[in-house]
Amino acid sequence: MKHTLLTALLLAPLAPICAAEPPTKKPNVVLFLVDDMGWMDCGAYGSRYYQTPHIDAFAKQAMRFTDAYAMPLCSPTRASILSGQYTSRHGVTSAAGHTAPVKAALPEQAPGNAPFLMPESGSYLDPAQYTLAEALRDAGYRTAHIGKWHLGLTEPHWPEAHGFDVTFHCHPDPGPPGGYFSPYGVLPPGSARPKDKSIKYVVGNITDGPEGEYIVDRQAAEAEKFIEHHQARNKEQGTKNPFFLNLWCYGVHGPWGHKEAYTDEFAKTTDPRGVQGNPIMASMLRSVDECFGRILGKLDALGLAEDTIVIFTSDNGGNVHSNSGEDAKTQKRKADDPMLRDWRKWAGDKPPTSNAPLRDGKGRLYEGGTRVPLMVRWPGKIAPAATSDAIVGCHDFYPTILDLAGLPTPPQQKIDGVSFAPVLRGTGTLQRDAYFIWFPHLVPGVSVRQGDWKLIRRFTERPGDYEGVHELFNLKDDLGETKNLAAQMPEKVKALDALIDAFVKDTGALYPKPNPAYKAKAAKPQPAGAKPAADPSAGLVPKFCKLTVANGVARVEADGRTPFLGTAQIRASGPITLKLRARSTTGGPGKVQWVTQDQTEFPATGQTVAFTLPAGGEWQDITVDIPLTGDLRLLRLYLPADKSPVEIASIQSTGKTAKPKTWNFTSEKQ
Ligand SMILES: [Ca+2]
Repeated sequence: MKHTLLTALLLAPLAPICAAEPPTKKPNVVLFLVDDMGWMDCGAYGSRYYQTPHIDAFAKQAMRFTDAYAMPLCSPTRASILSGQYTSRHGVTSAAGHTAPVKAALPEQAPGNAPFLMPESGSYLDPAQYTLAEALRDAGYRTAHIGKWHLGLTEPHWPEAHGFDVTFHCHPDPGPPGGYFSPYGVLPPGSARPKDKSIKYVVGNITDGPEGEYIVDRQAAEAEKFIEHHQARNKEQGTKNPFFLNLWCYGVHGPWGHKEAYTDEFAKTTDPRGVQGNPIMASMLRSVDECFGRILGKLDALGLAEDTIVIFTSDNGGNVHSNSGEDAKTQKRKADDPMLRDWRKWAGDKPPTSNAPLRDGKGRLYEGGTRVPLMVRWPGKIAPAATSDAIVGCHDFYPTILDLAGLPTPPQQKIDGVSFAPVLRGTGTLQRDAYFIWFPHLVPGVSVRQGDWKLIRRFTERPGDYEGVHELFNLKDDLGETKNLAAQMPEKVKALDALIDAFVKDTGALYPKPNPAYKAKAAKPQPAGAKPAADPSAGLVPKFCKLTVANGVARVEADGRTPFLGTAQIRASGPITLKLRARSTTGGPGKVQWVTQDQTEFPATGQTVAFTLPAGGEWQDITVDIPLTGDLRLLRLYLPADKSPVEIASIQSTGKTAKPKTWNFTSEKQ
């Protein structure tokens, strides 16, 4: 010891940099996070439609995880990566990172029609968190964040405030800076909001590239530049400092800008599996693959591959909702919306991707929403072409990266994640009993995975979306979550439910509470032996909503998407008049859309008559004249139930060449 110290002191005046060098060289870290890439969205995971040669080649050099998880949406995953915490602890539970700063909270009151007080998501990563980037920077790393952030709209919550030395980002940023192609039109930080409202107000340090530059290519260029500059800096200063490159790719999120030359190629191919086939998504994934390939190429060119841990993953499951014929947001778009027109041209009414064999997708607790690709490479340290079924997730990266780098877990940060470094090194197994996903939004609930078992617990019944409040699946036998075993295995449900209770308590989850102001409309008790009355809502099919009839009203409660009531029971071959008696506290726009016998599907645009339901909660009589030509097949009544339920007293359809049809919910005594 003495000798070493003496030597160091003697050498110090000659080579001061050496004395400051860390005792062992730390590995560089590249975290490449794709936005909305599903579990089956690359060749390495089984896609036969998408072409991802760089990702697939990387899989042969990396350990590939089959059972890795993210949260169902963007911001929660990102906050968990940087904090090492479950979402119920850090509070960013929904994709709110582009909205005005608010803390997570359980509201004290809610309107009388809401059965629960539901938690509201925080919209930024708390500056008090000691992030992964800060931990690495404080250990001598040079840190860079390139791309989508989605963890705070305003400057105090930007990446610079969370430990990143070099940055490339803009806000608000649920997707790329306005669009995928330059000019991006990002204003410098501090710019005032333009008076001309047609100019978008996106601020940050993303600068325009050459006209038509694709933002994912630009991210690759910025990453290459960072790595080159870092190397040059080390050379200049005689240091060997490591770097942390946090590249959060803009692809493959909306608004789905794509290179048409690629799209055109994929439009001519089909999926031998017969499940994927959206050429826009294929084009975007190729661009993501190229971006990833460029970064790997730069590591090779600079001789850094051996010294660099590269992590490839996604922030949530594949999107299987947007732009499909039934998508709520799509229904709100104007028919001449350029994005939608482009989508219909290339992809028809297909959603972005298919996660089959997994169930559902982004925004849902099913595997399709949460299971993501994850591969980790470190030549010589992690076995190549290896596969692991360890149950790992986004909040594990923090302790795992520190563990691999030989750094201590920071005492000032509460970390829920578990290091899976032993799995990567092949020296041990993961020390984890159960894995949880807390998601009180959209179709809300909480899930636990323990071994092959998965339990989803809902907060309330929603028959249109799921069965009961517990869904129990054995993922080994039933990866597609098709058989709910909750009713036949109550003991298993009880055991997993207890784990959820402990998780809720431990992480301080803001658990929904019954709304004291809720005015339940209980159905009148029937005398014993009475014949049940015929269902007055027969022939009305609720979609994206719950339809209940009680006390002389039909009540429509939306599930977060745009709800409608569909019917095939109106017989008409010419113009009809629809009379609707309805009420709602918040009101809003509604519409009627139809399809005739000679049409195979609802038209993407047109054949729509809009109406407005006034706010205020009073009964309103609304008349909608429908210029039907031909024989009616199906009719949809869209209702403004997204903010509060809509109650309906009656719906009546009449017309010269129509058979009158009435749904009257008030015929019973009130
Ligand atoms: Ca996402």
